[in-house]
Amino acid sequence: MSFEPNEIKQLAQRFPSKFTFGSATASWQIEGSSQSRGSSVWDDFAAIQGNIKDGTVADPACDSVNRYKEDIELLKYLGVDTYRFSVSWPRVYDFKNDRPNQAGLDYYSNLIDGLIEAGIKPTLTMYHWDLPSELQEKGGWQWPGITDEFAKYAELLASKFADRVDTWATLNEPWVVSFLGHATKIHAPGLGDPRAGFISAYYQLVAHGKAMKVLRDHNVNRAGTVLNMTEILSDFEECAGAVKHVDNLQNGMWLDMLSGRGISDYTKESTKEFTDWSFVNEEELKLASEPIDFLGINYYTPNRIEPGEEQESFIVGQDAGVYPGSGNVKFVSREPKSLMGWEVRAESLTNTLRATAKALPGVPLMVTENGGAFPDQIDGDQVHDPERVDYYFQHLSACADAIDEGIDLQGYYCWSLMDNIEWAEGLEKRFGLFYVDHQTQKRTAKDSAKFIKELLANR
Ligand code: GCO
Repeated sequence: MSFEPNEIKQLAQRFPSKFTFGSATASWQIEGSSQSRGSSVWDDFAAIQGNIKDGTVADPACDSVNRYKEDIELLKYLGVDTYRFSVSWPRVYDFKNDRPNQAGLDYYSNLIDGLIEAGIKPTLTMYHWDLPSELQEKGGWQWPGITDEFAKYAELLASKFADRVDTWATLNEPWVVSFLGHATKIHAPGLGDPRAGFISAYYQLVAHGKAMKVLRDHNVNRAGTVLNMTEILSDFEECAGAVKHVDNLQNGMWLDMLSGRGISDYTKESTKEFTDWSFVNEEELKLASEPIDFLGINYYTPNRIEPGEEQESFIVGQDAGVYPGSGNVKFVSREPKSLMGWEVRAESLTNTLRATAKALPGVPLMVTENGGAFPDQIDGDQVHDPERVDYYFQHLSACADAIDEGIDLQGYYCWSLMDNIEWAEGLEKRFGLFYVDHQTQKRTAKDSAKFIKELLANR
């Protein structure tokens, strides 16, 4: 679908002048150059045949360690205000020799300087899933010592970059780490142990709190964290209990910890077949509710539940196993869908923003990821992606609706700047505004990139 210039202009003008637009990526998905850093759980996971669909490994990805200047040019083309990237922990700290890796720190320092020079504000995510392998060997997110390691990591980054990074995010989507990486084997480290899912949820949020304190000590401009949240839908009354449970595992449990409500009685009761939560230390848990300047929400699709035993639909990241204790339900999605099998439903974004604002009053929100994998039609030097353009139009309109309602939404980042490694789905699922030829590394603006460029030019 394409839009008339006046429709794009009208949409652009629904956003207040201070609203920030950006695009996002993550280290393991784009960087390549794995030899110049330590190993992460994603390298270990990718090395096992079958874990990543097409056998993709960390190299070359988008070769962004060598091509970051070209990537900054892509951001300039779009006219974005900010770029959200993540730091690879094993690139900046050498756990084998127990010392910082200067070359890795230099890479991020140059990236940050290049962004600032281009007038683009750096948004730094500390942790987007590439945990150093040495820390996983100690127990990873189930090891109590991980929270102090994370605070040390925050100290290292803040001591180098506090004065230059505009916005800091401690974690990206701890839900995914816990439930796709620990409770099931869909993502690294691939444990398949529901109890580990809950333990890792707790230690990630305690680590987040300790990192927040460190970032505050360095007087960073703005700091918060990023959760993936969504709306849980069902047309079936008999699914009400499952809707409540899935909603709690997806949204409520995390917002409870962040807001100081701790682990609710409902959470304890509804997860008791997996854990008694005896690993929780109440004092330590308070750290999870360190004040944040913003909450980032990554939103792609709603979850839709029906009664049933067997899941029939292909939906990446959604099935009963991913939500331990959800009972005899199946996850379904309705048309229109993305190539991930994810239902496209923009009003669920507005609803998610509203529900989050209610659960976390007083905290400004940002949509830190939104976008989709859709077919790209290559036509000479053009790439047509009408479904992605339509997705962005609808979801940006949903954000504007939220602002109209009075929800304090301050920014929006497209996922993703360019096609990259879509985790266990490999290279085949493309989320980029820019098409990447994985043989030549050539980047080409898709129609969606042109749409975002035009939108931003019309503000
Ligand atoms: C995410 C991930 C991204 C994914 C995107 C599409 O934070 O979920 O941050 O890395 O690529 O969500 O699945």
